[in-house]
Amino acid sequence: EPKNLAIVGATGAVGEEMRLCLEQRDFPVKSLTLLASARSAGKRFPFRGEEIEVKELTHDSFEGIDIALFSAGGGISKEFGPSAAAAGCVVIDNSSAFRMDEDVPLVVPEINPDTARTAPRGIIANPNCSTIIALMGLAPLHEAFGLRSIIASTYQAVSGSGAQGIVELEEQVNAIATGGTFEPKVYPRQIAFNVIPQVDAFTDNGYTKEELKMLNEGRKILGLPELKVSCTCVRVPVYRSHSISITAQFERPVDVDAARAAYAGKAGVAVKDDPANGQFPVPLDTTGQDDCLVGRIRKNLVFKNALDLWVVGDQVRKGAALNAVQIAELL
Ligand code: A2P
Ligand code: 11C
Repeated sequence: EPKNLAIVGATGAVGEEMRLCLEQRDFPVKSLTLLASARSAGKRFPFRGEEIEVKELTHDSFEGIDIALFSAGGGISKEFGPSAAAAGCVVIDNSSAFRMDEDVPLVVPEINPDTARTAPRGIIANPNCSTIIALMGLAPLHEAFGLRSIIASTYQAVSGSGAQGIVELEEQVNAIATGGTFEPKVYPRQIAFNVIPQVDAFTDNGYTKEELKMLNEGRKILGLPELKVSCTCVRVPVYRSHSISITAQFERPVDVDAARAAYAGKAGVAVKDDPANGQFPVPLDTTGQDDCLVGRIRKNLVFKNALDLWVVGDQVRKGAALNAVQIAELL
């Protein structure tokens, strides 16, 4: 039966996409409550031919709500997620606040849907965007050959940093084109016409938090506690869709044709891999799309039983909003 839904962070890049996904997928919505900071209260957004006014998020926002989709940053999730769950609604949280908690399921519906069934704290976590996209490319290969280790580099779009990331790239490109000046705000260096090998904060071992998410979240989602992952995360001047270059090593011997065949019939992922005819996925191919694309599948020349591949996906959609709405559909 139709549900009362709330989106926390409804004015953000992911929050807006959540609203679009609910509408496009015809999710059975009884009512939709849009929540954001006091700055946004009174703004209006269309939903199914009506206008919904944004309300300020407070601890009392969740009376009568069945499902709350959170995407307003980890701090907001930590502060308001538990009060939402206490009010009786299921929280689907897009932040990293609860992902690694043992009693919080971390769900990619195409990969581990069963784990969404029990959420003791009323909170289900949506994984990191690069991790979701990488695993959409790897899960069929894991099924075919048994995954052992991953070495990956990401090429992450600025919309991963939210609405301000998009504004920063646009402003810098315009300033450079017109001879103006600018100060980097969101990123540590100029992002226009540049690439930056830092996504999220550095940790003590020299890896960034984003790089460690691929390791920790990947192990949890695939149920492979021994999985080895080494990752370098890079911000690139692309508006939307993350790309990931992956070298994956498997338990069993691999074969490129068998690898391509492993994606047949798999939901949410497709192969675009015919380099001789110029066919490989680029971020513009997946922008605004639900499916992740895999290409450049090769037998790795260094490691035994290993493949190289290139996976691309819209991180605002499959990497965030769509995956969260798919979790809501599982419920
Ligand atoms: P607001 O637009 O009112 O600041 P993004 O990731 O694209 O930057 O979006 C962040 C989202 O989180 C926005 O919807 C933003 O709302 C929301 N947000 C930020 N701070 C708060 C807060 N203190 N209370 C509620 N929502 C917040
Ligand atoms: C980015 N992936 O592109 C990040 C944003 O843990 O989900 C999301 C961080 C997260 O900057």
